[in-house]
Amino acid sequence: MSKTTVLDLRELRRRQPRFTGMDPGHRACQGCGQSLAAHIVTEAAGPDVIVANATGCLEVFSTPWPQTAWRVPWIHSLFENAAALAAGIETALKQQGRPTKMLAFAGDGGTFDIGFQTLSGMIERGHNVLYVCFDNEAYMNTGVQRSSSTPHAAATTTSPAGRMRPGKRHLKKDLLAIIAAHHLPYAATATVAYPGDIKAKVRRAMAIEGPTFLMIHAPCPLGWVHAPELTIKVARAGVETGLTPIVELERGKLVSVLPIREKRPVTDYLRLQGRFRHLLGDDPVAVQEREHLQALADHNIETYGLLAREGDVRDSVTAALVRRGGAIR
Ligand SMILES: Cc1ncc(C[n+]2csc(CCOP(=O)(O)OP(=O)(O)O)c2C)c(N)n1
Ligand code: SF4
Repeated sequence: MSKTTVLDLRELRRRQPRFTGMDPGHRACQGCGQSLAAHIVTEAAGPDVIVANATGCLEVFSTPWPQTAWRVPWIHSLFENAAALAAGIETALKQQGRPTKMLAFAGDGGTFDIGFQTLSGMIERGHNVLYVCFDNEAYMNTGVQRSSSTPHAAATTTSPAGRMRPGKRHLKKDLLAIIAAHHLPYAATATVAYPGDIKAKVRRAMAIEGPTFLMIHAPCPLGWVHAPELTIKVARAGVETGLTPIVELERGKLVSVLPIREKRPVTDYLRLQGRFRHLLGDDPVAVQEREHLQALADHNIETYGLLAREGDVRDSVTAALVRRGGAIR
C-alpha cells in the first residue's frame, strides 16, 4: 500500500511560482486602494502584457526615477492619452506580426474627464486593449481636486463643504452607461473589496479580442479621509449600500451583478469617511443630502437589479456574481 502523503497546503502555496507584475516596494500611501488594485490586475493579466499608464498617483508612486516597481513592460503617457498610446502600440505590434492585448491604466481624472476622448476613440476603432480605470473619485495626485467621478456632496479641495454649499454640487458622471453606449464586447465594474472578482474580470477581459473596459472602485485614505486599515471596509460598504454597483456588461447589455445580500443604509458608508463628515448632523441641508444619496443608491439597486433574489445562480468562477438577463460569457 502506498504511503499517504500529508500535504501542507501553506507550504505548497509558498512553493508555487506566483507572477507579480508589480513589486511592493513603491511609495503609495498606506492602505492605498489603487496600489492594491494595480497589484491584483497585473497579477491576473500575467507577464505577456505592455502597460500604458496615464500620469496620476499610480504612475508617480510606482516610478520615482531611477526606480520602478514594474516587472512588465510599462510606458508613461500624458494625463489625456493612455488609451491612444495603448492603441498605437497595439497597432504597431500587429503590423509587425506580433499581436498583443495591451493594458491601459488611468485614474478617474484621466478617464472620466481629460482622457475620455482618446478612450472613446480607442473603443470605437476596436483596438485590442483592456482599459482599467482606478476610480478613487478625485484628482488625488495633485491634491484631491474634484473630478466628474467625485460623488455628489463629497468634500474635496475644490468642492469644499461650508456654509454656502455641502461639498460637490454635481452628480457622479455615469461613465459606465456612456461606455456601454459604445457597444463594446465587455465592460465591468469591480472593487478592491472583492479581489477574486477583479481577477476573474481581468482574465475574462484579457481573453476577449477587441476593446474591454474595467472600472475598479479604489478607496484613497488620504482623499476620502479614513484610516488606512479601513480601505476594504469602506469599499465593501459602498457595495452593500448600493452606491457602488458591481456589474458586467456584454455589448452594452447587463449580464451579471454582485448581489447585495443585506442592504445597508448609505449612512453606513458616509460615516466611515471624513469627506462626508458634514452630512452626518441634524441640520436640514445634511438631512436633505443624505436623503438624496440614499435615493441615488436606491436608483442603482433598481436599475441593475442588485438585491439578491431567491434562486440566483452563482457564477462558478467568482462564486460571487449572479446572472441577470443573459449568459455570462
Ligand atoms: C493636461 C494636464 N493637466 C493637468 C495635469 C496635472 N495632473 C497630473 S496627474 C493629475 C491628477 C490625476 O488624477 P486621476 O487621474 O484621478 O488619478 P489619481 O492621481 O487620483 O490616481 C493632474 C491634474 C497634467 N499632467 N496634464
Ligand atoms: S493619495 Fe490616495 S490614491 Fe494616491 S497614493 Fe495616496 S492613497 Fe493612493
